[in-house]
Amino acid sequence: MNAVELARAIPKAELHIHIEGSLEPELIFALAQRNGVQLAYPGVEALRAAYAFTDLQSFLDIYYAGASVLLTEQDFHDMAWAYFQRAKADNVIHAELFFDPQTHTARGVDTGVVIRGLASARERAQSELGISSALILCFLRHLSEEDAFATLEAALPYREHFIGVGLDSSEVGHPPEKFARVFARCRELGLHVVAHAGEEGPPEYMWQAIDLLKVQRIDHGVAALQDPLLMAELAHTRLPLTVCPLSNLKLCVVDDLRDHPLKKMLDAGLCVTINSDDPAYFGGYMNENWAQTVQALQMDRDDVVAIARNSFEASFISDQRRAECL
Ligand code: ES4
Ligand code: ZN
Repeated sequence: MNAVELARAIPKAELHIHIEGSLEPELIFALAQRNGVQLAYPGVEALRAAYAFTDLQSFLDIYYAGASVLLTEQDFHDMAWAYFQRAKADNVIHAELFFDPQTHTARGVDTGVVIRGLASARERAQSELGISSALILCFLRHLSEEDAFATLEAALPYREHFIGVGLDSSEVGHPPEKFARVFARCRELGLHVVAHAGEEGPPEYMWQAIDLLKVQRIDHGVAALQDPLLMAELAHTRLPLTVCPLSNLKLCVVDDLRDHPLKKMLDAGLCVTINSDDPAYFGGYMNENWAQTVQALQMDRDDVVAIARNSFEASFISDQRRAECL
């Protein structure tokens, strides 16, 4: 078995997937029809043709439009169930799913509808597919910290359904420090904390995520390579980075997968993982990310094993489940 074949076959954990980013155009149109929602695109092909992104914001505009078809518990269940079936095909055995309550509450969809729909799909994935999973609630960083506090408050009745919080959406201009107080509150509540940083933003935002938000993982973090001190810190602490190569390519963070910094980060001793981010929008689920990255960076089987082990090391699973997975 060569490295690419091993990358596809090896059991792995996915730690950076926005569940709303797994919504395929076909399902968007099916849900639009079911719910009587009008879309700005005439059909699946026209929508897919619009997936030519120049940066993060150009993607987010379409991503939020796509999510507008989600209204009922069944919609959230159907979306997540479709993801879990894809994950199964890629030998994902554990998944930690981001969801964006504010994208839905802004349209009048109750937080409980979102969480119950996702929770029932998780249970089904465990029983029918043997995939363990967890939910991580993300705050939209282009909105205020006050909004984030209100979002947390609305989700607390469903506390047992999510294990942590994250920070996503437009990065530049919305540094982690903006959310220092709400993250402190989340830590007090015993929630795990992660944040997107160093995707389009500078290494400084990664330092803020570490020092001010006290994150347990950084999502993306590809800017680390610009800062030797930060690289040394990440190598020393093994603070994991959930890297998303096809996302970085599609959002023009890198011009060519062969220029992606993942291999350099791995060789520097960082705990890097490979993830799909928004697979319906970026051209591939887990195995497409793994296979294309291994190919482009000419990684070997030892690299593949190291990255798969990192995915479990970086996960929030119990020590017992981790021992089963490793
Ligand atoms: C996202 Cl790629 C990316 N970056 C930041 N926020 C996001 N939300 C969904 N995908
Ligand atoms: Zn992301």
